[in-house]
Amino acid sequence: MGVLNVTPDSFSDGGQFLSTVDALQRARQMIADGADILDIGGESTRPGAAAVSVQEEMDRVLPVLQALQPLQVPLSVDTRRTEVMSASLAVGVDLINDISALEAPGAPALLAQNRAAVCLMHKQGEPCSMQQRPLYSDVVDEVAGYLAGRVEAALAAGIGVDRIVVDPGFGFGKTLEHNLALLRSLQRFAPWPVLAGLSRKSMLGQITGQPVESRLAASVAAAMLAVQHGAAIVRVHDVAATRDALKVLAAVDAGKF
Ligand code: HH2
Repeated sequence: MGVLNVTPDSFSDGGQFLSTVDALQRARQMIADGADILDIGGESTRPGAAAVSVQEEMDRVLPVLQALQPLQVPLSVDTRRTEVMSASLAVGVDLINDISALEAPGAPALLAQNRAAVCLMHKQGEPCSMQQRPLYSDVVDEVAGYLAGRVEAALAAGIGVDRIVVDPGFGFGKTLEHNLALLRSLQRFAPWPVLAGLSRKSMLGQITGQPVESRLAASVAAAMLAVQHGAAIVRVHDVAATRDALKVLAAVDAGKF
């Protein structure tokens, strides 16, 4: 899954693809590099990010989704707002990537009426303050319990089991130790397809000492580890390098991919 943030303030690609022309060019490049899905986001959810209005998010995301329609690649929209989900589904997206796991009022019912898949992500707290003091007694148990509950809610609303993806939410209200425990235990979530988003995140900076623009090697390593631990989808900024690494993994582990 290639990340395409159409925001001024995303932590690694903010401000780079704000115009539809730039976003389209970036999308074409990621497809050429081997992306299977493009994830379009109009709200930064980096730690400390301020929320944007629904209208602002729609104004950022919808023209890009429309422009990407002819590209014939599955499209995902990264949003937690029911209104943005609804407008994106009307344009035609294949996946709703929701960092709030369909907790917004009306979101489960909306998805039940559509054929799009949904990614249910765990987070503790809200982006503006989630990294201030993340606290768990057992992070893996708690994240697994939360995701199981959100899957139940999605199923109860009428969303088909074959349309559900889960995500432990690396960096969303988690310390480095929490993130590493989740990465080691990804198999715990594997009754459902697991999405892992580690690309360029600050946990990789904590481990390597590298600033965000120099986390390519760490991101590729993390994506490989996530796949080895059971991830079905890796959400990445650097598609070409990740694709090459996964080809090596697939060759070694022939037949698995
Ligand atoms: N991470 C980010 C955004 N959306 N969605 C899922 N399912 N999983 C993730 O780990 C995830 C996500 C944050 O990364 P990014 O989009 O690069 O930055 P920003 O939130 O600043 O736009």
